[in-house]
This record gives sequence, structure tokens and C-alpha cells, in this order.
Amino acid sequence: MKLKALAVLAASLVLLSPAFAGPAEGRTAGPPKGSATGSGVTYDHHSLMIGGRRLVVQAAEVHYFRLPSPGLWPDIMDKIRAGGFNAISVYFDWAYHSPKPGVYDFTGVRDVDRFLRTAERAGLYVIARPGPYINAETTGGGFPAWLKNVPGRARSSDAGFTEAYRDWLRHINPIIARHQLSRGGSVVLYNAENEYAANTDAAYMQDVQDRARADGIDVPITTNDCCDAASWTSTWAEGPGAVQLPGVDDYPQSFDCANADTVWGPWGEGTTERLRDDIPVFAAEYQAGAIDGNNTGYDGCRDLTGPAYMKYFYKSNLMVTGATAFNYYMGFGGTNWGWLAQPNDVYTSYDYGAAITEARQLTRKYDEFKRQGYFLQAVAPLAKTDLVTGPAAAVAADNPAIGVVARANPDTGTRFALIRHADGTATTTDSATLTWTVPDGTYSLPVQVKGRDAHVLVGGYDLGGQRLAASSSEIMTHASIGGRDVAVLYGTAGSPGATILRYSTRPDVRVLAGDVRYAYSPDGDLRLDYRHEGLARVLVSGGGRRPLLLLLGTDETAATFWRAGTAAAPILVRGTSLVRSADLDRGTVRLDADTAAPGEVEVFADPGAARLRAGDADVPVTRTPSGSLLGRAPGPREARLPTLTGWRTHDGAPETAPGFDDSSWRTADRATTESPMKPASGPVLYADDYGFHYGDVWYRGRFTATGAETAVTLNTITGRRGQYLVWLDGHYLGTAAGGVQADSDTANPAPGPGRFTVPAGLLKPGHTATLAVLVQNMGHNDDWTADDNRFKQPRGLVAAAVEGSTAPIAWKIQGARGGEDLPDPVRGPLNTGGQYGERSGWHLPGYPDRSWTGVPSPAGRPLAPGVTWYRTDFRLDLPKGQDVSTGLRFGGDVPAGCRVVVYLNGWNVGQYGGDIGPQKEFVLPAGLLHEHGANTLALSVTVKDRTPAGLGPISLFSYANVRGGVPVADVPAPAYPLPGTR
Ligand code: IPT
Repeated sequence: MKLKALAVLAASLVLLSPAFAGPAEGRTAGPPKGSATGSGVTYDHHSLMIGGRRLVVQAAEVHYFRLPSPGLWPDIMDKIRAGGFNAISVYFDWAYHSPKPGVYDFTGVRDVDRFLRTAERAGLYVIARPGPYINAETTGGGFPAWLKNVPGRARSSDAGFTEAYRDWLRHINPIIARHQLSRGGSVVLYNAENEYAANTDAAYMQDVQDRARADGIDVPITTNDCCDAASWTSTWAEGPGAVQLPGVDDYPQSFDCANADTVWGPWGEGTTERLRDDIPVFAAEYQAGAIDGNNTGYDGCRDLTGPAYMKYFYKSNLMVTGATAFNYYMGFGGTNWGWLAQPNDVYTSYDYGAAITEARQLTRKYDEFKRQGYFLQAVAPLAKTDLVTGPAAAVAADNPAIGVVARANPDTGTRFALIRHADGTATTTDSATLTWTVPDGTYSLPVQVKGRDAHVLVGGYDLGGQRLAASSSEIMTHASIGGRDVAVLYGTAGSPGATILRYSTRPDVRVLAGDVRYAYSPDGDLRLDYRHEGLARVLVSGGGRRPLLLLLGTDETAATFWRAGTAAAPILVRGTSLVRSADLDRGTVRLDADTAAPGEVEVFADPGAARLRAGDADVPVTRTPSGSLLGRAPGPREARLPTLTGWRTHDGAPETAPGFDDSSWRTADRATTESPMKPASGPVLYADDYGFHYGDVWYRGRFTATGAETAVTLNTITGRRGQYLVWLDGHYLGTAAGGVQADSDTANPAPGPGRFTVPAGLLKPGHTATLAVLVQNMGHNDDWTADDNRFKQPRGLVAAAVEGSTAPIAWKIQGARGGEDLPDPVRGPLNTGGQYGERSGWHLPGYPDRSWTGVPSPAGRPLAPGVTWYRTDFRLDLPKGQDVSTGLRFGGDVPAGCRVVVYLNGWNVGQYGGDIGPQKEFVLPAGLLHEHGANTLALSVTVKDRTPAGLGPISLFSYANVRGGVPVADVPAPAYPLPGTR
């Protein structure tokens, strides 16, 4: 069953500075697999412990290589932490750093030291995942394309591969090592390999770990086992190659973003498997979005994995298996800029339908993460619970439609009850009375489950200075602030709620807002009954305890709260769009907050607080009966974006002309290749064999004509969505689709055959005829199945012949300028391909385009088969102290085969096209976009057919405009001409 799901998945993938806190409670990590003594990170059956303190790890996956603007990294980290996460998980992409064997770059947008420092400063723990293989829908699954030329099977202990990956690890491991907890950083786990489940080689798996230890990695080593352990060769939980703390990946909702309305858990219940008894259950990757393999658009993926899914599956996972470490894939997806995408599954956007959008905006999924994540961090007993079944569970609903799962903390006695539909697919609303025996007594609580909602209720809990006997509301968070407890509880709007608190004498109860009934019984129970509506407020004082302000909300009103400040001095805030941080200094609460519009802001802080500053604004406040400060925070100023005018255009395919000078091109004459796919005849024409790994590649072939030629037959492999265009003596012969990864992964896939008729009379006997072929390379296959037939599948021409001729064809090849020797290491190996304009720097700011033809706009200008470039400049001066998330929009429609590569200030920020994906809007990230200065936009447009209507209108737009944001410096990068290339 699970295996079948996996096969479907594989097919669809084909197609488609935290402080130490006391002594360790559990045993120190290791043996069996290398000691982690001194790492500060330990674990036992229940949870991870950091500095001896148990915690529930709530991580968001985020990839620095998908946000090439380091100034924006703090923005994402702030948003992750403010959303209730305490960790990030991050892959390190080998291909992103290494253009050539032995050459590595960790500067600029590749500065992973800076990324890890940013996480530390944001107070986020890090799960470091350097592969060597990462998958992640990245080109080659993170393997640099030069590895295709290295002998020995990838992901094995073969010698050639071993030497290559050891070199990668030798570079990346020390960087990770110096950011570990033991050295003042926040890296707490190290993930070896990735879903290494097919064609496994234990010696390799072990060596990756041995390298890590040799390079100074002291934290526990984990790995992410694919999807459902039992069916695979090894889960790496035991035996040769085993890791200390294996985890499991789960994608229960699959990837069918087109049918978000009907899909419900096709890939199982998504309860993460326990792999060993001595380790906590670790959800190493838990689905929090989806690949958009069917080109539905990511909003569909966000619906597929929306709040209902999150409530049901995430809470079930917490309660059924007692998982205490979660990594949600993705927290922020980002952008496959340049040629970063693996072509079979994704296009430019890697938004993923995540909680934080590609344009860095917060969604209703973010709200749900916030509700759940705050709970996990506030209620400490959650980190150590056992399942309780049978009579011992002591909990039952009087309606069989409602199912209950119970857990208890063996030390504190705290009880947890998961309330959800017994039939997980039910969409009805059902109510019940829950009878629950907790350490404080037996209570009746009204519960209600609306559709696929799920609630985790808490009983027998020391809530700060209070005693919560039981509640049918969920706890979002609570904090001890200024000598009293403030707690935010919530439930589905309209549902009934009851909360029972314990007091030794009758407390004083004041209902400040909302409709809340209460009763005190002499046995010490204060019972509150209410309906979840808006935000009710109850102040309880006396009764032998410190005061409690109870805030009873709905899902929606709970989500308006932010928790900031420090653990010692927490501050709760209601309102604004985001609170990054808060502090109290001599009577003034300072909020680092974003506001999308002017609106109420309410601060729950120490009573000494009297003034409020939100961002750069003083906010007049009044004190409320709740003891909070209430004011109105200002919103952003309007941000204007210019119209794009003054374009210039130039033909971009001079290579098609017979007289074009290709004397500097490489002669394609290699006789052997490392690719398992060997040419049937003639020299190897594969682009990678000549060091041209990314983007378009040109071939020019000469042969002596007889006049009897009838057709040219070619074959190319481009990856999904790729095509190639063919000219003979400057005459356009036509186009064909390039080959893609074969489902069978055989050594002889069916690539992209094309037969092109030679027009009668075009070739004269004795004349030297010139073929010119432009082949798109959409990126490299991944290596999910650890199969060189798949990973080492070539790109470019794989066969060529002229019908009616026996004359040999002498081929030359040209790809990205310099091949593996980058002329522009700042923008890096994945930025440009081998188009004439790319080789000549037409994409760069400062290129002298004055001689080009001026046009008001590319819109409506007919396009001929081949390549056409457009350039324009524009200035921006966006309001300071605001975050205007800006994009480029293509209006109208373009036909299949129309491909636009978008360059912003020389950076390839995406590919737009009729049949590449549904994407018409492209994020222009601040930092690459000069928000206060000059910008250059360059478009290279390839069409395969005459396109009279040309492109549609092209405009700048903003996804959002908020007051606040983080300061973002422009990313330094060279203008034209690149050093040494004039
Ligand atoms: C799992 C990978 O580990 C991860 O890199 C990414 O590819 C993710 O899937 C899908 O986006 S693979 C698993 C779903 C088979």
C-alpha cells in the first residue's frame, strides 16, 4: 500500500543563540554512531533536549539558495520565529556553490555563514542538511552537473563519486560545524544524505557520517527516511550505515493541487512512524505545501495543505505517535532563480503553497502554524507524553461520531486529549459531552468538531501560577507578565467552551468583555462557560493565586496575537501584521512591527509600561480595563511603481547565419562519455561533456553538400518543457520538443526526435552547408532513485544525421561563457546559458544598448523564430522604512514554445512562457531590485513559430506594501563588462 503510494509519488516526481538551561535530563547522544558528547544536544525516547531542557522542535524548512538576497534573510527568519517556530531546517545545495571540480564559493548570496548567523540572531535552532544529495526539486537534486562527468555511480561508495562528495563535505562541514550549539551557534542536528532508500550502499552512508565527525560535527546525526520506513531497504535506524536519530518524511496529502477540494490523505494517515525506542519520533519532513506538478498554480497547493489539513494531520501526528520534533516542508519556498529548478517537477516559483508565500507574505496557513506553534512552545509537558488507552485514558465522548486520543505526561500528570471526527473524512459538525478524569477530578466538557477540525485539549496543567483542571478551549499561549498570568485560549467560532480552574478560596471574577458565565464550587472549581465568539476577557484575582487575565478567542481572533519580548519578560501584542520583536525600556514598549494598514494595537506588558512605539512611530495609548495599552498604529505610505517604457530591442541569434564566426567555439570531438547513454555513432555531442551545464546551448555543424540531402534528423534531450530550433544555411527548418527523463530510467530513454525537411534547392553540390541548432537545457534530472541512468542522462544533441548524405558533420558547441570557469562568480554557475546575448553581457546593467532599436514596449511586436532581446531601465525610490514586495507581471497570453528569460540587473529571476507553467508573475526581490536607484530589465525571448501578436503588456506591481520590514542592502554584483570579457 505504502509502496504503491511511493511508486505513484516517484512517478509524479518524474512527471510532474539559544542559551543553555541546566544539566541534561536524558542520556547523552551516542553511541552507537559516533559520540555527540559535549554537543549540548541529547535525546531520549520522548524528546530532544537542548542544554538538558526538553523541547518540542517546530522547524520550518527554508532554502537560502531560493532567496538570493541576504538582506532579506532576517525578514524570513523573523516571520518564521514569529509564527511559532523555534527552528529552521535547511538544505545546502552543492551545485549552487561549485561550478567546477575543486572550486567552491561561499560568498555573497552563497554566504551560508551569514545565513546561519542570521538564524542564530533570530533565535532559531538549525537542522543542517548538506546532502551530499538533497533532492528538493533542485537541478540534479543538488548534485553539480559536472558530477555527470565523474566516473562511478553517484550516491554510492564508488571511487570517483567518493572523491567528489568528500570534497564537498570538506568545504561545507566546517562551516556548519562552527555554527553548532557547542560553539555558540544554533545548529542542533545534522542530516546525512536524503531519503536514501533505493540502491543503497551502507559504506557510503557510513562514510558521510564519518566525514561529518572528522570535520567537527558533534550534534546528533539524523537522516530523513522516505515516507514509510518498513518497505525500504533500510531506514538507517540500525545496522551498517545507521544514524543516531533517524527521522521519517510524510506527505499524506500528496501533490494534486488541482483537486484540493476533494483530496484528503491519499497517502495515509501521516502519523510519523517510531523507528527506535531510544529516540523521539522525528517528523524529518512533514508536508506543509506541495510541488505543482500539474501546473495548477500554488494557490491550489495552499488549499490542498490548508488549515483543515494542518489541524487534522499535524495535531493527530502530535497526539497519536507523540512526535516531538517536526520539520515542515516548506515554511518558505522561495524562487528557483536562474537554472536552479529540476525540470520535471517545478518551474521558476517554488512558492510551494507554503505558509509564507514566495513574495514573503503571511497566509492563513501561517495563522494556523502560529496557533499550533505557540501552544507547543508554551505548554512544556507536551515534550514528554505517553499514549494512554483503554480505561486508563479516562476520557470519553458521548457521541460515537467523535473520536478521542489521550496522552499523559508521566512526570507532571498533565493530560492531553485529541478531539476529532472518528471518521477522519467526515465534514459534518458534531457535538458531544466529554467526560474526562484528570488529576484534579472528573469533568464534563462540551466539545464540538466542525468538519475536519481537530482540537488538542489540556487538563491537569500548571498554567503559570494557575491550575487549569480542564478546558474545552485550546491553549494558544500563556505568559507570566508583570506579576500576573495572561492566557490566550481559543475555539472554533460559535462552538461552546468551558474552562475549569482551581482555587483554594473563592476568587474575584470580572468579565471584562464577552458573555461568560461562571460558578465557583466549594471544592475549589471555578467553572467558566461561554461560546467562542470574538474575544472575551475575564480577570480572575484572589483565590490564593496571582491574578489571571483570560482571553477567550476564536481561531481568527487568536491569530491576531503575537508573542514577543524575552522568555523572562514576554510581551503579548494584539494587532498589526507582524511583530518581529518587542522590548520594554524605561516605560516604553518598543515594537518592531509591520503594518499593512492603520489599525488597533494592544500591548500586554509589565504594568510599568506607559508608552508605545511601533517601528518609527510614537503611538498614543490609553490603559484598558484589561491592564493593557491600546493605541492605533499607522500604516504605510503609498508606493508608486513606474510604467516600463523606453525599451530597446535586438536580434539575439546571429549564430544562425552561415557566415557567423564560431572559430572560438569548442570542437565537439570527444569519443567517450561517463553517461550510461552512449552515442550510437559519431562523437559525443552532450553539452555537459564540454563543460556547458546550464541554460541554452548552441551547436553548429558543417558538412559538404551534394544537393541530394532530403532531411536532417536530430535528437536532443532538454528535460521537461524544453525544445530545440534548427537552421540550415540560415534557413529555419523548424523545431521539436526535447527528450525528458524516461519513466523507466533506462539507459536508452526515448529522447526528442525531430525530422526536418531540407527544402529542395537549398543546398548546392560541393558547398559547405552549416547547421545551427539551439537546444534548451531546462535543468538536470534528480537522482532520487540513486540511478546514474537518470542522473547522468545527457543534455543537448544526442544524435544527428543528414538523410541523403554520407558526409561527416563537423560539430562545434557553445554554451555559457567560460563553461565551468565563471566570468561572473557573483551571480554564479546557474545564472546564464549560452545564448549570444548572455555570452555578450546583454543581460547586465550598463551594457551599451544605444545602437539597438528603440520601441515603446515589447507588447504586440511580432516575433520571428529564434531569439529576440529587449532591454529597459527604470528608477525606483520606494518609501523608506517600508517593505514593498515587488513583482513583474506578463499580461495577455503567449503561445506554446515562447520562452522569456527575465533578467533583473543581470540576475536571471525566472522563465516565463506559454507552456512552462502557470506563472505570469515573477518576484523581484529587494536587494536584487534596487529600491532606491537605477534598475535594468532585460528579456531574452525565444519563439519557435512566427508570433505576430508578440508578448502582452509587461508591468511592475506590488504584492504588498507594509510599513516596517527590514533594511535591505543592494546585492553587489558586477555591471557590464565583466572583468576579462570585453
Ligand atoms: C521529499 C524530498 O526529501 C524533498 O527533497 C522534496 O523533494 C520533497 O519530497 C517534495 O517536495 S521526497 C518524498 C516526498 C518522496
